[in-house]
Amino acid sequence: MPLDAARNELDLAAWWMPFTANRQFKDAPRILASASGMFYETEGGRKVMDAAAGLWCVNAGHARAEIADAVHRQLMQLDYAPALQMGHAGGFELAARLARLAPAGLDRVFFTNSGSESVDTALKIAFAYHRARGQGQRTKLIGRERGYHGVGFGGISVGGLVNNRRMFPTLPAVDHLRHTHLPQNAFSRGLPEHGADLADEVDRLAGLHGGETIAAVIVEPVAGSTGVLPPPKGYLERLRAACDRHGALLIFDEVITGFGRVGAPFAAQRFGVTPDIMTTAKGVSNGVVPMGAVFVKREVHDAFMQGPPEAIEFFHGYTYSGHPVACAAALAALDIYEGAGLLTRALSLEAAWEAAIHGLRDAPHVTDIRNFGLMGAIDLAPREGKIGARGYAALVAALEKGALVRATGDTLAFSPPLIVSEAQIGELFGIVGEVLRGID
Ligand code: PXG
Repeated sequence: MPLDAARNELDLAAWWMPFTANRQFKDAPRILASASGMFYETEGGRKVMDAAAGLWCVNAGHARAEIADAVHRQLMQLDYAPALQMGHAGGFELAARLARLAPAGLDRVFFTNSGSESVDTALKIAFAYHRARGQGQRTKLIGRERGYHGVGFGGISVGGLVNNRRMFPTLPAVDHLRHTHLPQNAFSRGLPEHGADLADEVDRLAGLHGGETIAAVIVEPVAGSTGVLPPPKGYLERLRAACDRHGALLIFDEVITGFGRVGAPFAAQRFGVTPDIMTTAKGVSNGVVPMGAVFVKREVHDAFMQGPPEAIEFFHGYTYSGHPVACAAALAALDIYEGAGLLTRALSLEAAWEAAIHGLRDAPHVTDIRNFGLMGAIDLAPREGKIGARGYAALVAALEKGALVRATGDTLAFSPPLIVSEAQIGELFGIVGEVLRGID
């Protein structure tokens, strides 16, 4: 039955939608009805290019029959199995396969159901690791301004987006590095030149709090939600060195950058910088069944494996950790990613992507453009006194012209499925150009 605004108000009212202007949306709802490959179809029958890979997650494109078949088979064979004191083959197979794909040394995997859970899991592992090694005084966490690490209490505490933090209490012992979004880096192609020295902020905070009190530093290797901020050249290397100087664990939040988004299985590999813990979700299952995975260095894992062998080593986990259906979806997604070379495909498209997005430099309203891998963002000047209004107008106009883009405030973000063709990249930024020329 088609939805429209005139129907019984309960039809739309009951769903309190996430990160959405609910009243505005329900006045003029945008309903997606189906999806295949690079495209959605709206309820009105309009074909719309998915320029956001769902929400940075549908890396192999929509409606992959191999995944659907694997999920169906799994549902009929073992639909659910607890992972507490019991196991099932899919969980072990997936963990081993992920460990082989991961940066060297990060070969222990803890399953969650989302990025937020992966982040909170990683932070708890960091605290418990130090305690297990007799360094229980390491209770401080360092995040970064403009970081997004999900919506759990740990994640919003280390996150650096004020709207996600200001309404809620946060963990007490958290400080933040400065962000790397410097004005002199505007319109950088790929990694910006300026700002590697901002990694030395770790030393400043260590001086302030005592380096021996820091448990972990967490950053996105390329910040995603905040509007695609690639790290300045050399920044991540310096961050790694600073963490080593102070004995703090380095956590990369690869919820967006994992599974091919930046041209390697993980950003850690693209940058040649290895964290101690890596959080993932989204693309691990092509976004079709909720799943997350936290990758942990073997030394960190092994620090837990002490004491009597009958004792539970880590008091943490979820009803759906390693859900058999999610594991089946993830294994099928990995088959596609590896079979079609999707984990490195972004690298071969990067030059075309960069040229296309930077081709909009002189379009109306544009104040900055950034890109890396198959991630990109365009900042628009806000309308006088109405922050976010122009970004929203662009989202609506793009949808009308046939592209679903992500708008956060006045920043448009782009992250198509990794199957995107060069022609589709051209088409997408053609639409975006028309949109920018058409809105006030
Ligand atoms: N870490 C990072 C780096 C993320 O991007 C999360 C953690 C949390 O994942 P879950 O699965 O709990 O949502 C994310 C999520 C956007 C947008 O508009 C991005 C995310 C979520 C919602 C919106 O860019 N990323």
